[in-house]
Amino acid sequence: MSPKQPLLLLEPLPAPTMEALTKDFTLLQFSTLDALKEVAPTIRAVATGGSYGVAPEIMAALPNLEIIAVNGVGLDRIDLTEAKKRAIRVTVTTDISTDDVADMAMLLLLALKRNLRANETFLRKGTWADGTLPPLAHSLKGRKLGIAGFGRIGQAVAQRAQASAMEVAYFSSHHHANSPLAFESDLKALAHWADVLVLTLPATAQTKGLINAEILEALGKDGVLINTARGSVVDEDALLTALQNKTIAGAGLDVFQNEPKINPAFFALENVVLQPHQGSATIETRLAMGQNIIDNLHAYFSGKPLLTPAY
Ligand code: 8YV
Repeated sequence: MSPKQPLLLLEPLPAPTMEALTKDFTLLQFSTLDALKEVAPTIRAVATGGSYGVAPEIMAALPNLEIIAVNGVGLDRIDLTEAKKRAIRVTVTTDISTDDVADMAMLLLLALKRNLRANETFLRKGTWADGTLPPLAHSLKGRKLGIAGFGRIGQAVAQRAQASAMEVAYFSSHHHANSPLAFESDLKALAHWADVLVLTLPATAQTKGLINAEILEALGKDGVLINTARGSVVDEDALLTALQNKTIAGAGLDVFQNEPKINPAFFALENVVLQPHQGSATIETRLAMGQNIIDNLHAYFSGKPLLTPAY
């Protein structure tokens, strides 16, 4: 590949990924759209995060854009209709973050059910040394875990939950014939059945606000919600009300609406475990995601098939 292609970077990548990219690309970052517009015609490639995407005004400002390499699997922040219309290729880091995101779902669940945050505070305050013990927590064993969304991440969560001796069922757009797990086509019925509802749904127009007051009511006062999907799949006002009123017992959340400036009402709650969208944020996985971006961009500019096209 020569000469060096300009590559518009809309979200920082790990340092080794950035260094590797500079061998074949001139990395461009801009703080304003006006500054971008000065060099926009030279930009054929963009790299961005799954949760950051490409804003419509940026896509519109790049008349010669040919490929968007996403550092993630979420496509909710990219106008795929417009990309297809303009024949802009889009790649995602398919299956690279699956296990880490599934681990995050189980981490949030275990932290909630085993009172991790409260017990550590109890210990750090010296209360244990005073001869008292924290309240007992809850086992995962034998509890019912419902998964909303049964793609790669949902299936990886199912494996982990079964390894914890949980009973697992799933809600999806269709029955997965290759899975022995119980398929529930009615999300409310799944929520009513489940002790734990894990969200691994894609963020689409159809899933926006899908987890609403009715679903949370069905999950019930002993139920917990785990979200490693996107904040947009939850009616966040309904969730906050359900947590404040103890309509549900608690929530483990790695994703929120309006990230990173999330609703501060979450900070006043004791029945939540919160993470700043860290599902795929491990060194190993982010380096592998970065290598996927490099490989896809090299393939594209060498006229070879993309490794992991989004469509
Ligand atoms: C990353 C994600 O946090 O896969 C996604 O779409 O949201 C996460 O894996 C994000 O893409 C990092 O840029």
